[in-house]
This record gives sequence, C-alpha cells and structure tokens, in this order.
Amino acid sequence: MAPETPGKENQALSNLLQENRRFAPPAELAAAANVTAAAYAEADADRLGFWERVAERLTWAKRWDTTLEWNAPFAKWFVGGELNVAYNCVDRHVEAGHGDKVAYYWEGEPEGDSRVITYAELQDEVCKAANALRELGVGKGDRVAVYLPMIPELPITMLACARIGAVHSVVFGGFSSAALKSRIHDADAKLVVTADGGYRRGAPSALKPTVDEAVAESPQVEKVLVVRRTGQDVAFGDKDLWWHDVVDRQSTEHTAEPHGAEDPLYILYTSGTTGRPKGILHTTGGYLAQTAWTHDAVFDLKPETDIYWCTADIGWVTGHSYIVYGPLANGATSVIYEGTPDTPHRGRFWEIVQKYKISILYTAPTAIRTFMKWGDDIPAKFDMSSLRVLGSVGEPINPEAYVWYRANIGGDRCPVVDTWWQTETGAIMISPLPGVTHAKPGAAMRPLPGIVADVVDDQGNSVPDGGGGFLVIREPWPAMLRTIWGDDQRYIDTYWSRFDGMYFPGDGAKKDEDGDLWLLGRVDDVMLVSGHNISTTEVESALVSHPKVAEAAVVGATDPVTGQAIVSFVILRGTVEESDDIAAELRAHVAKTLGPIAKPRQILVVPELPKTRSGKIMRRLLRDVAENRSIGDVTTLADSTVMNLISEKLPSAK
Ligand code: 6R9
Repeated sequence: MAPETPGKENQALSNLLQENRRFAPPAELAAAANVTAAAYAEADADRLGFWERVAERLTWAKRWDTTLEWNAPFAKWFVGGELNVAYNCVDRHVEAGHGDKVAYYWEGEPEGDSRVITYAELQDEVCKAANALRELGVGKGDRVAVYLPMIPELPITMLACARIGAVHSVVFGGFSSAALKSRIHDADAKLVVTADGGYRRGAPSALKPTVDEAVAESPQVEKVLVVRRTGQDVAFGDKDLWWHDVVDRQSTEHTAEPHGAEDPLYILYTSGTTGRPKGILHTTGGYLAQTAWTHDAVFDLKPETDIYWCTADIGWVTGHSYIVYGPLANGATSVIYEGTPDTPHRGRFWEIVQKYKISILYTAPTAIRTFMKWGDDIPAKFDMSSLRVLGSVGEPINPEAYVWYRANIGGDRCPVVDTWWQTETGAIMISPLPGVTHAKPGAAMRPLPGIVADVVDDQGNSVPDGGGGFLVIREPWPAMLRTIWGDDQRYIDTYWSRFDGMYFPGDGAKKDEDGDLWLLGRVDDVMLVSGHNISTTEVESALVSHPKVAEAAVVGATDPVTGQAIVSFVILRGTVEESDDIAAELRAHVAKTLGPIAKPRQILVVPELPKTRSGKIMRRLLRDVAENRSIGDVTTLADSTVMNLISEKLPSAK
C-alpha cells in the first residue's frame, strides 16, 4: 500500500499537533522537585508497589492485607486496611506539632470579610460538627446532602461526615430545587446541611427557599441544619435547626474511629447530558492516597512555604479533591474564596494572589479566557511575583490561552500543568510534572506514574504515535469510582462496555509524534463535516488564536450539503469593536490555520457563552440554537439568562 499522503483535510486536522512551542521546567524547581523522572520507571517496574508507597503517606490504624482486588470492573484497593480520613486531614497534623499552622485563609466575597483557620481550630470545628451529626441521629453509612455556599462550614461538614463514616453528597449551591430533590432522593439522604444564603456578585442570594421546596417532597429528610451566613429572613419549619444552636454548644472532643479502606466516603453527581444524574461513588483509602500524592506531585507542593489556591467551587470534584482532601492530607495552607472573579472589580483574583502571596494557583480555562477578554492591563497592576506553579483543569486549554496564562499571570517563569481527570477518576490522571516535563501548550502530555492510559481506534486497537481516537485507561487506579450509586449495571454500561476490558471516559484524544497526549473534549462533541471528523476543540483553539477573539464555542449543526456544518459562537477581546467583516475575517483565519474543511459556516459574536457552574461550555444548548430548536434543559447553567442574550444575537430569532 502506498504511504498515506495527508491531503489538505488531514493536515488541517493535525494543526494542534503542529504547535511547536515548548517550555522546559525551571532549573531551580527541577533541582528541588518532589517527584523526578525516576517515578515513571519506578511505577512501570512495579505498579502496585508504587501505589503501596503512595498509600504509606497516610496514617493507617490498620495496614491493608491486599493492595488490589480486581474483579473487573469492580476494584477494591488496600483491602483490610483501616483509617480515618478526617484524622489524616486534620488531627495528625495537630499531633505532629502543626496546630498553629493555617489550614485555610477564607476570603468572603464582601471585602474585609475574611477568616483564618488553623489546623487546631479546624480540628475543634470538625469535632463539634461530628458530635452534632451524631446528636441528630446520623450514623456510619448514612447519607447527608450538603447544599452550602463556599464558606468554612462546607469543608467542616464534609470532614465531620468523613469522621463519623457518614457519606456526603455535596450539591452545587446554584442548582435548582428539582436538581437538589432528585439528588436527595437518589441517595436517600436523611439530613440536609444548608445556609440561609450566600454572596454572589455583590449581593446575598438565598438558598433556604430552594431547600424548603426540595425537602417538602422528601419525606426521608429528618432534619435540615441551617448555617446563618447572610442574615436574610428565612422560613423555619419543623425539621429546621440553626447550625449555631446545635453545633456551637458541642464538645471539641471527638474520637475518630477507623473506617474500612473501602467504606464509602462520598457521592458526587455528574450532571450527564441525558437521563438521571449519575451518583459517582468514591471510597476512603485509595481516594485519599491518590488525591494526596497527585496534589504533592503535580503542584510540587512544599507544605512549609507554599500558599495554595484552587479557585474551583467545592461543589465540583475539583474542590473535593484539591481544596479539601488532597491539600489537607498534605498539611497544606490553602485559600478559599467565596465569590466571583469580578466582584467588586475585575482584578479581585489578582488582589487575592497579592494579599496572600499565593505560590500555586489552580484554575480553569474558562476563567483564563475571561481574563484574556478583560485585558492584560488588569493583572499587570498587581504583584504576583509569589507565584511559582500554575494549573489548569476542566476543559482542554487552548494553546493561546495557555501562553497568555503563562505570560500574564506566571510572568513567564512558572510552569503550567494542564491536568486531565474527571469526577469518576477522583484524582488527576494525565498531567505534566512541573519539575520534569518539557510542556507543550495545549497538551496534558503523559499519564502520571502508576496510570496506564492509551488512545485507541474504534475497534479498541492502540493507535500509533501521530494517531487519534478514544482515550482509555487500561488498569485500575486507587481513586477510581467504585460504581454508580445504587446502579452497578449502569456503571458497567457507561464506562466499561465501549471497549473490552478498558475504562472509557468519553473523551477523544490524539497522540503526537512524541507520544504525548492532547485531549480533544467529549466524543459526543466531535463533528462530522463532509465525511471528516473534526473536533470542536481544534476549531475553538484556531479561533482563540486570532488576536481579536477571547473565547469560542463550536458546534456541528445539521446541514443538507455537508451532513454537519460548523457553527461558531465567539466572544471578542475587551478592546475589540464588533464590525461587519469580523465574521469573514475569522472564517478566513480558521481556513488558513486548519484548512478549508474546518471553515465555519456561520460565526456569531455573542456577549457570553452558556456554562455549567464548573465552567464547561454547554454545547448541547448551542446546538439547539444552531439547529433552530427550542432550548433544552438549562437547570445546570451557572447563569440562566445567558441563553436569552445569545438568542437575541441570532439572525433567525429576529
Ligand atoms: C475534573 C473535572 C470531566 C471532563 C473530562 C474532559 C474535561 C477536564 C480536562 C478536560 C481536557 C483537561 N476535562 N480536564 N479536557 N483537558 N485538562 O473537570 O471533572 O467535571 O467530571 O469533567 O472534563 O472532557 O471528561 P468533571
């Protein structure tokens, strides 16, 4: 057979792989890095031995007998081992003499509203909350729904549950009463912990009325524990109790009983595009081991000197693993910020970096693109010389956004780690290591030591370097989901049925000529244009590489000629005026960078894009717009008015 000569179309599709900028690890960081290149070889030689050494970072009440029991696709890690997660995250640091060390600097949205919580204080608060839960009849294995804003009571409640062996199910403070109700019912929660309200965009926003609606139709809920945060008026019914009445009077003494390594720790629902939300179940030992190790390795955490800030909401898995469990297990000092990045001004994040001398910052591409849109001059006003490592999570990071982040936030001296993982994986799976990897903007690079990932074709065969297909994970890992709560069959069908013996996360990926991995988003989002697979990520990255574009979302819309046609929604950078020829200019730019096949049929300039609370673009809704349908379920949108703003911009809607 003649060697394949790439036609224009094929060349177009490998545009991302032609990205040739490289960033070596800073020499000083590399010389003192927590993890070196040797870790890959060590884990390759003895994968289970590697994870055993990771688990030894934790304090076990009883060591495990068996490292892994694998009845595919059901895994049990560190079987027979016993430990207490709250003890590992809090008490052991106090016992080691670090009680005065700050666990959390909490920064409220209203300026001047802040709290400093040391490990000793956190221990007192968690013990009081654990005693309160016991008094309210919550026992080991019971489910607790948590619907709180980003206030200290949120991690305190999670740790109190972990301490007594209750299973928390945190629901985003922005979700509707219907979403909350379905999650309460699915997990059969007997207690709800909430607040009167929280601060968002400069104003108190109520939470309690939403809970009241959900609880009215949830007979299994026995009590509702309410934190007073905003002081707004709330209705108080038979089941309601104030946090300050119940928790404040409790003893600060509570003995942390050990729990089994495989006892449930929490359920976290992924919204899912169709059907019932999936309750992802995480357990105790393997989850804590892998979140702690990855937090140490990927961010090169030095707990004595680093100030770490993950800007995620705790209601997202990123907050569970990298605001609460990983950092606390490592004895880190973290910042928690309650509000939005533009309150009271668009420099709020950088003011926080300056105020707390943040050294490690972990945020999402959606935030980075918003900052690009707002302009370089805003971060330039703040002293951010304390930063040394930058992280990204949640979506593929466009190369242009990566380079902007590195230059404008990291002063071109901080490595950027693009971390790929999911609610289901529990912890970071694919990422550069800041002291090892020669990073490429837009690539998550390599599976971490101990993780066996690959890219396969639709038959499940590994693709060669330079090829693309489906991301899979070939071997079980300690923080993996154990099942979908109450539905083992759905667990098998969703993750283990597409390819025999492999976990399928639902993402597309490419291997470049060096074997490095580029994540291309959900396979559901891949477009089929005149017989060619084109990923939305590639077209979006091409658009964002144009100097006038801050953010772009691309969908495939049914087209009589090409099967699907590319429709793009773009947000322009701060200083750019919208003009008639901008669409033509951008179409030409995409054609030039990716080839004519990828040229969007339509480009619409919009003020905002529909996003979930964790910042993911909801392309499903944009597809509805592009195909002129009525817009589907918007309950998981961060801001439900966005779709109206977009519809107004549509020629067909006028
Ligand atoms: C942690 C988290 C998971 C999905 C995942 C993928 C996308 C996350 C990414 C990324 C490319 C990255 N994703 N990180 N895609 N590069 N660095 O986001 O969990 O909310 O469950 O979403 O997010 O599509 O499958 P979750």
